[in-house]
Amino acid sequence: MDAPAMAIRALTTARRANRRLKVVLYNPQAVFFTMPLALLAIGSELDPDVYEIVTIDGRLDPNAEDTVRSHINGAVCLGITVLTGAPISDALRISRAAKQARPDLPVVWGGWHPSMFARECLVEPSVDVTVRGQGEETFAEIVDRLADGRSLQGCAGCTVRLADGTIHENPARALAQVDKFRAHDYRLIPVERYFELKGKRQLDYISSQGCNFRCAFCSDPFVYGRKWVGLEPTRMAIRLKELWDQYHFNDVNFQDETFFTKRDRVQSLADRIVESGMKITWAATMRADQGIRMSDEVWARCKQSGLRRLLVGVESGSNEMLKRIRKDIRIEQVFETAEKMLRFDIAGHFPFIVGFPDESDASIQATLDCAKKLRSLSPDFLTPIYYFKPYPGSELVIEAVARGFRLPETLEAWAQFDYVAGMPGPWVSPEKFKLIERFKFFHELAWKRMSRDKKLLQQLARYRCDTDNYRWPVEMLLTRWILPAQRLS
Ligand code: B12
Ligand code: SF4
Repeated sequence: MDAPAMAIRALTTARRANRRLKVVLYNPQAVFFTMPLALLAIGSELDPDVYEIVTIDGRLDPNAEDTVRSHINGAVCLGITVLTGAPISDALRISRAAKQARPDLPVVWGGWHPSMFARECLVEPSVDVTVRGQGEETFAEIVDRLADGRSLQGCAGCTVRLADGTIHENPARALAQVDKFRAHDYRLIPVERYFELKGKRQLDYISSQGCNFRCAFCSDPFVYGRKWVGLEPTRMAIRLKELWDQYHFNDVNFQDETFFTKRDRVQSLADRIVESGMKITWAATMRADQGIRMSDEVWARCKQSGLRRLLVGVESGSNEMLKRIRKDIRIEQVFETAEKMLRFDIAGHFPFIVGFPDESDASIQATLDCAKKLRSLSPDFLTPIYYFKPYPGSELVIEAVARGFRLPETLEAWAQFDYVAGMPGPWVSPEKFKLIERFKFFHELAWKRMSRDKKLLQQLARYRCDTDNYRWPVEMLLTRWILPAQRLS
């Protein structure tokens, strides 16, 4: 895309007046208040002496459209981070409003959805550029080129609509070591607002990108090509300490795909957190096979440094299914890791997926049984069960499409493709869906921490789970009637 003359004139004026050039970044509405780390990553990489970054978050700003409009005059571009599902419709709303207000404004989409559908997103006239995968270097180059009025042809990592309307895909950009990037500048976002909305002083932090594994239901292998890059632990600890001094958080939520990819890195970080005297707890993701390979010494050090909760993806209770989805773990490893977590008093989230294409009833039952067993080990172990939705870019989707499954074809349809709404895909029969929903309800009721006056209800739920009897779910209907289930996005 060639930056139109008007935009260049506005930028030249800003430069002549020795003003920094504005770059506007937007995070669409979504569930939960995780800090917009993608915007922090790409915004922090721009030279602060040259660019002024304005970040706007649809979750914080009820008038986001107006706010975006008020900032785009003279801006180099508008960058939006886009996840598959509901966030797409908000990204479309903002892109269209911005384009309407300033038709020459370059609109750049990046993040997980454009990484998989770089060309398809450009069918939308209000989107000019899409970025695939890691965004720091690509976005910095895009912004520099736009600011100089240069073409984006040849800018690795992005796909662009050229002035003649044709779509041009530049070559991919190699995954860079994250250590070469500038530290994330949290002053770009209103950190205190996120603490407030989360109801806790919890900092979100990303210490690595990508993943070496090959799970057939996950888009990571497609987007990052089974590569992983992570921050060096000393630098990370120093940065966390600076942030701790600045923001006084008491918990860190590491948002990495696989935080425990390198044991030495984690051990070294834990050592440095302990030495630094920071009084924090932290949570992260771990694979079951990583948990069993980690020595007790490292487990103990992690606990000492504040490790409070691990998210360990189990996905299925059937070893046969785990093999099919290439999770490359075995159920026995999950229980071994869970046993270590119990020993070191670490809480756990163990998510499962049911309803893989052609999944047998026996396989679903194995998952429910496994969730039951894990949940009963500790009130601090949660075992959420999700329905398989064909994640774009994953191997299972390629297989399903080859067998006739049709993925959404427009951005509007992708926006409806809501992973979180809790509805099963076509591979779960209505009877099975009913059973699973009842199981989920009673299973949660049976083990969650409850006040004494509800103990009888809990005993009844445990009896139902022990005997797998979910008929006449009066308790469930009454509860849902009193407290309707919340739609998540
Ligand atoms: C935080 C998070 C969320 C938050 C998002 C909060 C927000 N900011 O709006 C919440 C809780 C809402 C969420 C929800 C879900 N999530 Co989520 N989430 C994550 C998580 C753990 C971290 C995201 C993050 O901040 N990463 C750190 C940043 C630095 O990395 P990044 O986002 O990839 O950004 C880089 C590039 O993508 C690119 N980039 C990104 N945006 C932009 C924008 C521009 C302009 C440019 C140039 C570049 C660029 O540059 C960045 C730096 O390199 C990721 C896993 C991960 N580690 O990324 C999963 C992940 C994104 N989520 C995923 C899923 C499946 C879900 C859920 C379905 C989970 C569920 N079962 O409920 C829902 C559905 C989302 C929806 N439809 O509403 C998938 C992918 C989904 C997809 N295809 O979009 C991921 C990859 C996890 C996984 N492996 O399965 N999630
Ligand atoms: S599910 Fe987790 S371990 Fe598997 S490929 Fe995705 S990020 Fe990696």
